Amino acid sequence: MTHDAAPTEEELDEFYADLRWADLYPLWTITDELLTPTPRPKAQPWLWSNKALRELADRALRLIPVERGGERRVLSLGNPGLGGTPYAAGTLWGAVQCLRPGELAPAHRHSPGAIRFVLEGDGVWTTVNGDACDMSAGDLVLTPSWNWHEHTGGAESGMLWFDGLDLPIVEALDAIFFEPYPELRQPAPDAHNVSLATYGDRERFVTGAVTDALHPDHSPLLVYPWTDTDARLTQLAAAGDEPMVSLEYVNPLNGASVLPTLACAMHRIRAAGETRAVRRTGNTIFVVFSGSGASVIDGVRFDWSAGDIFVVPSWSAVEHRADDGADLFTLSDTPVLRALGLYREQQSPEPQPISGTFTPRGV
Ligand code: GTQ
Ligand code: FE2
Repeated sequence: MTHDAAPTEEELDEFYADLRWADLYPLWTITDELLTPTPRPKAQPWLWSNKALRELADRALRLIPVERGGERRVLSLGNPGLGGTPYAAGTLWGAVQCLRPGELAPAHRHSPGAIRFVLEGDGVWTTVNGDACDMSAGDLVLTPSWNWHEHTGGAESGMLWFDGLDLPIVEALDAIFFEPYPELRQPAPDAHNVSLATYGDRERFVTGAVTDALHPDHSPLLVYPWTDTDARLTQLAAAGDEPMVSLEYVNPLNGASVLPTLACAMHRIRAAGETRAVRRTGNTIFVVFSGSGASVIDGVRFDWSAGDIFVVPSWSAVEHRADDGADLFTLSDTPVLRALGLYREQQSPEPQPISGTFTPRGV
């Protein structure tokens, strides 16, 4: 093929206008923003402080009832990099939800899968396809894709928990379905914690080389009580002297991630422990369960303490330091990346130079 003589500016202008008109885009003008050398997530490293979350959750408790129509008293974490979208990161929904004693968040189901990590309180149970899963602080509860679920408030204390969903992933795949249950609640179950009674004596953690293996079936175990998680972390920490020990909550039948799309893990950082900087593909939400410390994310220091929630976007370098020891819960989309051959990680032997400190929004 030969090229014609150099085109005139007029010819080119007309050509580009006609392309737009015909709904065609010339790759040569947009390739640099599409095929970046490394991931460039729109979501920014960000932190929501416990103080702001608590204060606004308290106001929601006073001002907003939970019933059909409103359904769930949920405050979603909206990453400012996402331009008004209510997502914590491009692939992850993160939120805090609160319920007063005796309240009910009515039954429904949806194709996005969800996990709950309890921050405070007890007495609430989430009924998942007929199994009433009791919740207290530090417990992980699963409400997998298309399982009916409702939250029932306990008799005494209110409760605050973290919700994580794969909603943005399911939305990107154009596969959102939602259905309200015909009644406010599912039939009252005869017993609570059936999945725990059935699978509770099986191995339900993976430690060491975490694989975030994906299986299309979700875990049949729907609740991972804190007492077991804590005992396992204590055992791991006693067995070595690494700055941080980690476990992944897994499907007790096959060691796969709790949901096909989502991996959950708990990390215990020793007093004065400092981890190496690492970047990974995939987004991660960190929920500070206890303790205090700081994480450096792409050179910015994020100070944190119990109840804070922060986001480490894909391929951002991150390292953690604890003051007197800390427990961090994480939610990530790693199983999807691994299943698709997109998972990468890069360790850095050097601590990151710190260029600034993040100031969380207050109220
Ligand atoms: O508790 O069922 O944060 O359906 C978002 C969607 C929680 C829930 C969220 C939900 C729920
Ligand atoms: Fe739901």
